[in-house]
Amino acid sequence: MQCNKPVYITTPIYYVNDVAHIGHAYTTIIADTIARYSRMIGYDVFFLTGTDEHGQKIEEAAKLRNESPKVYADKISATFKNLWDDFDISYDSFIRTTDEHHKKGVQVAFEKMFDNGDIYKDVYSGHYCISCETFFTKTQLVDDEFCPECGKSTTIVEEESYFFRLSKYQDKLLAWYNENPNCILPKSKRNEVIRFVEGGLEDLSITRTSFDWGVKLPAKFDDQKHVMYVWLDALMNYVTALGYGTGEENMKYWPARVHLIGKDILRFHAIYWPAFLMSLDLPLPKHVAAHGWWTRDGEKMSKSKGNVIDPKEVADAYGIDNFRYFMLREVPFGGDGDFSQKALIDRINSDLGNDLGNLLNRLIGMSEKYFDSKINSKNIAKYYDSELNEVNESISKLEPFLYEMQLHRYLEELWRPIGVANKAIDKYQPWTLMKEEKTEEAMALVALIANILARVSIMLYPIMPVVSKKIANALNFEIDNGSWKNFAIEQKSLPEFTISKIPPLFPRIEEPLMAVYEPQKNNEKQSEPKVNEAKNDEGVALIGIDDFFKTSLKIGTIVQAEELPKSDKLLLLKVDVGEDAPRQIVAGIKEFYAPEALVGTQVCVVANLKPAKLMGNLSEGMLLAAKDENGLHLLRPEAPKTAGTPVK
Ligand code: ME8
Repeated sequence: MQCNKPVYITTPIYYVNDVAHIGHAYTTIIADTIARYSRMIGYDVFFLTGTDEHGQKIEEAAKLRNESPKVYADKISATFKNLWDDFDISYDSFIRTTDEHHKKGVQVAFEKMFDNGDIYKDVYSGHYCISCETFFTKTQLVDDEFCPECGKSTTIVEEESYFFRLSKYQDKLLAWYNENPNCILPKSKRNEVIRFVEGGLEDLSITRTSFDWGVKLPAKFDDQKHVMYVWLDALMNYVTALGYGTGEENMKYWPARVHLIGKDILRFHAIYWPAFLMSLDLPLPKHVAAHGWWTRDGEKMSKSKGNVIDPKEVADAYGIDNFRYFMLREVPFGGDGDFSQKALIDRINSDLGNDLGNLLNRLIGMSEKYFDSKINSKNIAKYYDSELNEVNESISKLEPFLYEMQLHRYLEELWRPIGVANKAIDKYQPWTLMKEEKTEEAMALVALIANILARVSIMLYPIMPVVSKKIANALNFEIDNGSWKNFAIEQKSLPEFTISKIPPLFPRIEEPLMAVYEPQKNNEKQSEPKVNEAKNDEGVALIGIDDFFKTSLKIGTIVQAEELPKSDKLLLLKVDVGEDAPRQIVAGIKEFYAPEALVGTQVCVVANLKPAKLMGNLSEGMLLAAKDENGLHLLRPEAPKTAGTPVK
């Protein structure tokens, strides 16, 4: 199985305007998992991460600190690199966009695109969001001024610019999406991209003259007031890291097997990047995989709220492997996740402690008590064939989940053998077997558990490398390509060995190990005194437009509706609000609507309410309705709207 197939895996290169938080760690940990698995099975892996250091946002962040952009970028870039080193992230290269070879590669690419007739000079006028480093048209803005992505104020920019003929690639891009159903993962995201591209692509402004912290145009253009648009510069990192444009290319790794990103930057990776590559006559990546967003205790993380989670703090408190397991198990890839210490502690105590850790403790205890810690696998199949088959079936299902980024399903499936093992101990009771002097059967049972744990530890290694190695050490083998092939693929048994005693891997956690964050209540903000509250003539408190826009209202389509058996008032609904999966909403409208009359109709949903449980059912939103003496009526759009359309 030593096939040496080149496999190239990337993370985004992170902006150096701020230090890393758990969102950055999440992407990097997923990429590390794929890289470790691919290496274990014998692929020739190149795993790239790094930092994105040019552009107006970084220039301004440096200015705020009275530092030159380069000095500032050096510092923050090092914090990313140190963090990944602390986490033992197995990257092969850490690229910085200020690296000379990268800048050279970007210039070579610019020239090549120009020579291909894909770059022309014109004047750009538009609304620019510095925070997102993105232009928007007037119709895309919120209230004619604010960025539709981050809500910050945009500035009007009118400047001479070089343009990339993105419009020319519209049909080719659509053909790529259609011919490669897995090019964008999860698949629901691919549909979003297709809809966007079908809506029409405008040419892209790819240089700036309003600041100079960026890669200069190649000298032959004799136009030094221009610097490259930061996204052209940044995206090119994926090939400049392989030496593109330097004459010393290592392009055997190209195209990337997967670019791992967050959903915030999907457009750049699924539209601009493939178009650039087409212009450069380079093959397109196999997958662009976009994961969802992490919040903290239900809120978006931001410095001003003081609720940003430092991944190092989590790893120091709870252990890096436990943190890795939690992040990958807790949310389906593509979905959003909420970080809370409670959820993390639950996973550690339950999945890791009760299921996995306990199994190892039981094995160590039984083998010591009955067999002087010696384990012989020769009779497993004689007594426990069906358990063995069940385990082998689960193990052989795992790999596709990993390469389709279904890591939560990978872990779910991997926990089945652990369940089989724990159940087998309860069912066959080695202590009873020993009492009945069925020693051979008892030894086979102990060996069954040891062999299951061996297979589990191998397949868990990419996600929990430290813990898996400890388990393998206790079982007297090492995790590598050979043991993966022997035990996980060819399903061979462990040779006779003596098990080593190790301390419990997952001591129970009773209390949060980090300071508990208290979400700030809105009316406690010091800048908004409660006295002298503005009121209208009827004494109703007046709010600012900002307060109103804190409520996210969306059009939803009811796709399923049923009664809650024990409730007179509540209906259980599934409402499509344009996300990967419909939301479950419990609504108090049973007296006014029959469930079957609701399916297929549209409603207005409050989409950013904290989820709550009503009669034991999770409710992830609220419907707007009006009630008077004539009864209750739901608010609905006047004409059908796409599910998820914001209500403003
Ligand atoms: O966008 N939840 O850099 P960036 C989940 N430089 N993931 C998160 C997250 C959160 N709350 N916050 C950040 C850039 N991420 C560009 C990329 S690539 C050629 C250029 C992760 O520092 C997620 O992967 O803003 C997201 O895409 C990335 O960090 C954005 O990092």
